[in-house]
Amino acid sequence: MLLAHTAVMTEPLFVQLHHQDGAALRDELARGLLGNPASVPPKFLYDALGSRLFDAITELPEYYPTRTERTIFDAHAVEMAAIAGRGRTLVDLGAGNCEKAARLFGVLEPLRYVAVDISVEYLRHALSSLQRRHPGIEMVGVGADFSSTLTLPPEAGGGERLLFYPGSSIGNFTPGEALRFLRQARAASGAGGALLIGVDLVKPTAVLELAYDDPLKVTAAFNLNLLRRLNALLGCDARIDDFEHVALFNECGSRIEMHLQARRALTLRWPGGERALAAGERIHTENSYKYTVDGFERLLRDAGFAHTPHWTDAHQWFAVFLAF
Ligand code: AVJ
Repeated sequence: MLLAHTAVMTEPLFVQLHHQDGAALRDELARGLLGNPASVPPKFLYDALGSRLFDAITELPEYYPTRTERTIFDAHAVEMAAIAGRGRTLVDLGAGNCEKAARLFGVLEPLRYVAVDISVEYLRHALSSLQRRHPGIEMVGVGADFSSTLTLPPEAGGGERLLFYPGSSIGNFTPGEALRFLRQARAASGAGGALLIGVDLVKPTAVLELAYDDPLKVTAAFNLNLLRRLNALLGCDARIDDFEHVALFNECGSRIEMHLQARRALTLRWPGGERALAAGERIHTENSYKYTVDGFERLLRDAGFAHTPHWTDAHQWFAVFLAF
């Protein structure tokens, strides 16, 4: 159902794409825990509490990506809109609180705003209040896990789309997965469409590690929240006190890694399985890849984008690319 942009929208439309199959989630978690090293996919970081903790992270002075990206948009959004075109369908991938996209509504003047996020309940709240503030934009909320395949429902509308993937969320993928994702994004943007994407850049290790291990320990709470999710989803018996948050820059891999490190030898038990961890053994919970401008440009070209203008900040800490 597509409505003319003159219509006054009062309630967003919500579409649930993935049906959170409890058995499949348990299976995914158990497989990760039984791996070597043990791991938990980073998408499990974002339940209602995790999404709020992430929002708190973005307020930390040590966590530079969000505010640096904001300065780039503040300085160059008009130029970006001139290239991307106005009146598009703006598709926000991993919308969260929808704030980043909302800040661009004024310059991009989207006809339709499609917010996609894995945390549906969080999206429902954020999008409903946004719809009240922008009754002239048709809004659609899509609950979807696009970490393996990017598919948009018919409710997202056809035509020229501007895909929006800010915050360096692309960093959660390995470079190989990122290439695959970018190819799918190119296909999903449609002929005449574009991708507006934020990418975190390589910088001194001390700056990177402080951003992922802040003295207020908000990032530690964000990471440790995964143990609550293991307990809730898998019926696991993990104790938060038994683990320590570890964040380190793997220079060879050009990525920040987050881990949960066992403070003592222990065994995690859940219905149908168990995993022994030695003292100091880690559960790998997240990769956050850092690119160079040239490296990311190459990736976009490999994905089939012919035009890749980009903008960066004074320190070259972060970059925003418009690819089409
Ligand atoms: C949302 C994946 C971009 O990698 O910086 C923040 C997540 N992890 N602090 C990032 C995160 C720890 C964030 N992304």
